[in-house]
Amino acid sequence: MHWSFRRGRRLVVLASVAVTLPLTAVPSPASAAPAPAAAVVPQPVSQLAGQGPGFTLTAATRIAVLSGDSASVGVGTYLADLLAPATGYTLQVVGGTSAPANAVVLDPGGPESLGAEGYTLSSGGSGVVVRARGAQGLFRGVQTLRQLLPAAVESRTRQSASWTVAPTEISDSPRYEYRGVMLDVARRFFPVAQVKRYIDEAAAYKINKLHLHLTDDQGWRIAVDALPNLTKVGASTQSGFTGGTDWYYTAADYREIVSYAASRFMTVVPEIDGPGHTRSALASVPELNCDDRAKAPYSGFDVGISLYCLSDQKHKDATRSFLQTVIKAVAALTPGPYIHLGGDETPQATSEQYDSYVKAAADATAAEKKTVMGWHQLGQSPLPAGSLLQYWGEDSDRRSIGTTTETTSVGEVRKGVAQGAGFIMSPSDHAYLDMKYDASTPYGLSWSGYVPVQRSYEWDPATVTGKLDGTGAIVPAQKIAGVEAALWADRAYRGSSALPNSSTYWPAPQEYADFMSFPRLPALAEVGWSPQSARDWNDFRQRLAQHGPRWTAAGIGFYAAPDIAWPGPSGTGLDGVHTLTTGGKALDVPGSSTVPGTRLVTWTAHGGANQKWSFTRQSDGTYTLVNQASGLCADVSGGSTSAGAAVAQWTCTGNTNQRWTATPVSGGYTLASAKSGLLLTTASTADDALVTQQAASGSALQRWTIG
Ligand code: TNX
Repeated sequence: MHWSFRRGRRLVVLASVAVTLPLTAVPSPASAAPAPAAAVVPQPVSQLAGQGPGFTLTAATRIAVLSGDSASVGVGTYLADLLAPATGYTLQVVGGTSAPANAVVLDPGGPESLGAEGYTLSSGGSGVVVRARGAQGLFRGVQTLRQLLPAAVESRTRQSASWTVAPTEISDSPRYEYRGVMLDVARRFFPVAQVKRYIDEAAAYKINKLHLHLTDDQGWRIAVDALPNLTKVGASTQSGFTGGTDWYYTAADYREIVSYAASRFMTVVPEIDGPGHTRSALASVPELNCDDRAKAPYSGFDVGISLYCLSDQKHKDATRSFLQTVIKAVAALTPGPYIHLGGDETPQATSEQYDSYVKAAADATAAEKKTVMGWHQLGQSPLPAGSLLQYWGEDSDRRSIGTTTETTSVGEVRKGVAQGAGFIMSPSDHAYLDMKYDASTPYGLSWSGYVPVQRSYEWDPATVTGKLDGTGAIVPAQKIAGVEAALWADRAYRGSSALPNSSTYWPAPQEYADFMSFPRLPALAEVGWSPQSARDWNDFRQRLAQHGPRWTAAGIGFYAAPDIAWPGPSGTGLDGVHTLTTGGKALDVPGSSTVPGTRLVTWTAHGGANQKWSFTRQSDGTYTLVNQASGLCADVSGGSTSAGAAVAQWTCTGNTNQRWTATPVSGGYTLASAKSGLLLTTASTADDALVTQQAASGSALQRWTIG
């Protein structure tokens, strides 16, 4: 069967896929609202908008898994668990060979042509069928299915909605097998629970590799039994922190991450970085240093500061045996095929020293029957067959291609290609999640420029190692294994354009991760999954906008990037009248006073006009907040820039001490004075608590729900 349809300006032709619904037709409930248009990210290979009201889930809907294989039944249970909190339904997961009525059918017996991750999804009035070749493809299809349901399905609390699956016919499979994301748990330690949460967030966009940057100058995060100092000493620091005792993963923690990732069909790629980025090892193991003395642990912000001692045979041997011990231990805990050996930023190493590291680390990796992965610098040294290099160059490198002044990175890529290496594309000016979106981004760096959402989206892995006009790619298309987004964390604090000081706010790792990854991780997920010909920025930004309410429902503190037209109060569209609450208390003008200068308080929410604020977006993206009882503006008294200054109502002037920047954080928004940068803060959760401006502290008293 062949379908074709129009999506935007493009005509997408579906290759032969036969989807039949082995279902008895059941009438859909008369109350079913018309299904919303489905905005799926990543864009499926083909999607046909269906007719009719769609299929509405009820408490009686069953999840029917057409096979007894436990992995597929596991996907059915996963789906039931996913739907339970918001719908309040405990959907029954049933086996069997034929599909019952009123069911979501998961059929792992699809044709081989679907590959390991491909799936078809057919939804209509009589039910939903996801068909794949095994459990992994079903899991990817289930991620699409959840995006066909209303955004409220992502809520962790019970919601009232008509749980209607938009009617559609989808046929889908990935462009690249490797679609990863990297977490820099070395510079900023992510506790296990936060890693798991991030796994779920990434899996929703069909990411299938989790690269853990486990070691760096600022910390060693994986326990190795034979080398207890690595975690006793080497894990005691982070970028900006000292004195830790448990900032590492025990073997049990790491196994828990690996098995949780596996339950989301995600492979963990551990990185042991070297021969640079090794200060935490040098601080823990004396014989890795040329003078055989352990260095002090490091909690700073620099890169390129360290190197294993590789200048004489004795120390080369010590490094080799250290790497054997570490890589053996990590490999034993890692079911996935890769060990990432780092290799970046080693200005102090001679090429002979660098080669000796790569040989020692690669031999140890091969001895454990694992595949070598590394940053593209590794290409300079001889590598085992089948190695994978991760390209992190940028447009400035591409500009040099074919000239007499090709950059070092281009040379290293050429050497990797000559050895037959495969490549993962992580160009820093598109795929680095630690680059600021724009000048307003509180966290991260900008050495590779700003990376707004459009930049994270508009590039092609096939041409990113070619000239800027898209020709002359150095890496042949068949050697590109995929794409990876990288969330470095050396500058994971507010105000990162300068070094931190004692009042700098350090967000929880997941708050940093949410803000920097959303919406760019979904953009990069689409780069890795969808055919280049099916990708279009204008189409993407419209689909992406529909995901803002999903992230809000899921409690993801995303960046409401100004280039996306977010619907409703989830993004820049805050214009309108709102109640601002924190801890159940609302921002309030006491006694409905109309006197300028009256200080604002928080008070039990009662819906009165003195607790209603009209938000009006200004040209700089900030908002003025006008009280509905008095008509006066929320104002930092005297235009103060000091922490602790009062916030009162005042005649509206348009000055910056009456303009507020709303930033989504998990569980609400912060509101920063455009003049001082300080946050609207209430003193307590008691009635009549005074409101002031204060430095960001992460406190719930600064987190406002905009209702
Ligand atoms: C460069 S990119 C690094 C990291 C830093 C990052 C910050 C790469 C392989 N190395 O050590 O964290 O820049 O953006």
